[in-house]
Formats: sequence, C-alpha cells, structure tokens
Amino acid sequence: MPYHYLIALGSNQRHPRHGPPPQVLRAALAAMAGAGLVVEAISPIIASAPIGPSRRRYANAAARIATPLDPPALLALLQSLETRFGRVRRGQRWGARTLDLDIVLWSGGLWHSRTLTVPHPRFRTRPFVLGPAATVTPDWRDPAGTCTIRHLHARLTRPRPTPR
Ligand code: PH2
Ligand code: MG
Ligand code: MG
Repeated sequence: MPYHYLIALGSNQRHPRHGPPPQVLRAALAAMAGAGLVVEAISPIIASAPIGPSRRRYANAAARIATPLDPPALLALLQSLETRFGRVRRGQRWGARTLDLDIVLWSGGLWHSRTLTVPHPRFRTRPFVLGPAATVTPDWRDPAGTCTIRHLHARLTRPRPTPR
C-alpha cells in the first residue's frame, strides 16, 4: 500500500436507509473499507455548525487510509461512493449533501491538476476538518508549510488576545 491519505467526511442530510448524518458517516466508512481502502484510523464523529449557505448542522469525521490508488483514482472512487449514497450535485456550491468525502492530505506531498488540489485548499482554517484530523494524523505536516496538523488545530482553537 504505497500511499496514505487523510480523508474528511461530512454529511448534513439524512439518508433514507442509513438514517441521520452520523449514521451516514458510519455507513460510508464501511463502504470505503468494502471498496478496498484500508481504513487505518477513524476519528470521533462530531457535530458542527454549517459554514456556507446550507443551514443544517453537519456530522463530520476524518479517516486515515492506505491504498495503492493515486489521487485522481482515489477521487473517482470517493465520488462514486458519494453518488451511491444518493448525493445529488445541484450545481450549488456547498449545498446540503448526504455525503461529502474530501481528500485533505496524502503522503505524496502536493498534487495539482485541473480537477483536484491536495492539500485541500481550505483545510487550514476549518475546525470541522482539523479537529477530527488531529485525532488520526496529529503528526502529519502541511506540505505547503511546516506546521503539523496538531499545530494547525491548536492555532485555530487558541483564543485570540482581545485587541485594545
Ligand atoms: N462542508 C462544506 C461547507 N461547509 N460546514 C461544516 N460544518 N461541515 C462541512 O463538512 C462543510 C461545511 C463543503 O464541503
Ligand atoms: Mg467538502
Ligand atoms: Mg467534496
């Protein structure tokens, strides 16, 4: 298994069979394993306030996986799972979704192509990604900087000194 990945999972819509968002994430992790990905570590599932236009709360989690697939091949697999879980792309950015599976980091460092950028461009400022990630990949580093996940998470959650 040449590659390791950090995957962020999100859901803010119930699934007719699996049920509410936390159950969707549990079923998605089982489906990832069923598709041949080696799921090495799973974070707790958290509830988070929505960022963006959708008003429903999210369930979020993170997983560390191993696979021989390169980033575009893994993206295709994750998107097929999103579709299998009934995700409908309505063309609205950040619309409500039954399942979102994002590649956040991989062991190969930086990846950039027309359809995919790794690290995920917004992961450094998202508590709902860094919180779960800090439990499964605390020592992984941001390849575009020097910080570990643990450090990025601490920086985000540290209370700011109040300006005078
Ligand atoms: N995902 C988004 C946009 N906003 N907010 C939360 N809390 N959790 C998410 O997973 C999320 C979001 C786009 O993928
Ligand atoms: Mg996303
Ligand atoms: Mg996505």
